[in-house]
Amino acid sequence: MAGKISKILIIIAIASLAVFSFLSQKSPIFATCCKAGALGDDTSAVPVLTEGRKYWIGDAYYFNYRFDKKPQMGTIIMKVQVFSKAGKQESSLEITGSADMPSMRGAHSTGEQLFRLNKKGDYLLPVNVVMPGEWEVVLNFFKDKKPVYTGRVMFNV
Ligand SMILES: [Cu+2]
Repeated sequence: MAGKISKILIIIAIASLAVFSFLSQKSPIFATCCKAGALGDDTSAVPVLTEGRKYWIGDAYYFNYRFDKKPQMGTIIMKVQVFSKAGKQESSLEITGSADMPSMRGAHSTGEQLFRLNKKGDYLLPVNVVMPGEWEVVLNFFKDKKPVYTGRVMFNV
């Protein structure tokens, strides 16, 4: 009798473990607990930017971005140039970049890193590509500490 009850208890324990591990993979309620980046896993709503193209930040500024070389393993430098409406290079904004691999979210996440200004007024961010595959860099622009623009750059190595 006691043996039968403990068998049933073991079966219940195994079954609830299986249900729990299934839920923690599938259910958004469980998923919210473990997100890696500040934006979480889902960046699909963030517009994807194209290298060299001009993007407006409101109607006061515009910017473009480029890499110093074709993205490849090792350190690549991302360069952002911001201009005022009148076309004068602008360095009064702050820009952060957060790099990661979407297919393995959090595994190589850099967190939000500040772009550094060079003497010309270009914003520079080194990105350390440690693995082949698809990479994503989420860019956040701030003016007077207020967020004014978010976009993301995708590239394959
Ligand atoms: Cu990876």
